Amino acid sequence: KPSINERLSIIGVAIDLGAGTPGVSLGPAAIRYAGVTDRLESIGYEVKDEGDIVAIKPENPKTEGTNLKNLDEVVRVNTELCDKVSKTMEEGRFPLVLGGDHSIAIGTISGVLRHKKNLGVIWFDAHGDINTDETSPSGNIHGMPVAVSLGLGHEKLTSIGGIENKLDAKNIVFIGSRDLDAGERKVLKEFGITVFTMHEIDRLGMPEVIDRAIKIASEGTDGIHVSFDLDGMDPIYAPGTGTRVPGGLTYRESHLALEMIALTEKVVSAEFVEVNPIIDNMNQTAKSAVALIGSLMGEWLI
Ligand code: NNH
Ligand code: MN
Ligand code: MN
Ligand code: MN
Repeated sequence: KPSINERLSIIGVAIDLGAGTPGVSLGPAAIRYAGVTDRLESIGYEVKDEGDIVAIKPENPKTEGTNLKNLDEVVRVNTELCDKVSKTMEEGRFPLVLGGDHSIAIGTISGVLRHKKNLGVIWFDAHGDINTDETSPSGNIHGMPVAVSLGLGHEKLTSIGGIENKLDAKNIVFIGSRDLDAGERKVLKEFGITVFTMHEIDRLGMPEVIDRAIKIASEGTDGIHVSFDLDGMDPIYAPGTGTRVPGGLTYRESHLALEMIALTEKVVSAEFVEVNPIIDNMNQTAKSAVALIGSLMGEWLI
């Protein structure tokens, strides 16, 4: 195994309240059925499954004065997740977070930031997830975690885990982007964030893109967090996700990227999100997630 602590904790987050399509709350169960624990144990990890943090659908999804959907429950779940991730790292264990919709990156990242002040992030996604309540076309919080982790957006979100615990835009990098909203493009430009869209991946090839991404996420940082939205992959390999966008990362591009990141030995935490078994084909997307986790954790090394 290359990068990673041999002791690992799986933290499931059964939430779909941040997404427009219901069903990703069953993602952690689907990924467990696809054999994540066995897979990790077979390559030598000591795995502790912490079970799920469970979101409860509120009677009233609206909060006064905002278009954000399910704000209060998303805040509650992410606050719990932040503490759990932080505690896991305190125990010297690697947090592997399974989603759930991508709003959970707010909790994961704020928890990791308590231990790694200068955190680099590699964000695999078809989307930018850098909307705020002001720019969001949907009000869905899963389109906002990068903004929140930079300190942008609704105060109830940015204060999760402490307002001082935030990322530096120069250490965030996107891979696989192909559906960015107008407001997101503006913020990405304003903050000078590096975005490797599918165009750059086609032109440069994944090895070059990942070399550059690793530099951005590791220069001046004390670790790398990998946030992998399964919709970053092409829908052929990950059909079970709520916002499919054609023209995504191939199976091998995705794996090669995670293998190269593993070789840096700088990964401190990871999350795999947006697996929706309700709209999947024979749990294929969860199986893809488990295989990707294997690549990030070094199972390919002889
Ligand atoms: N950008 C859109 C929004 O903010 C879609 C976000 N959907 C995602 N993001 N699946 O990863 O509503
Ligand atoms: Mn996402
Ligand atoms: Mn996405
Ligand atoms: Mn869109």
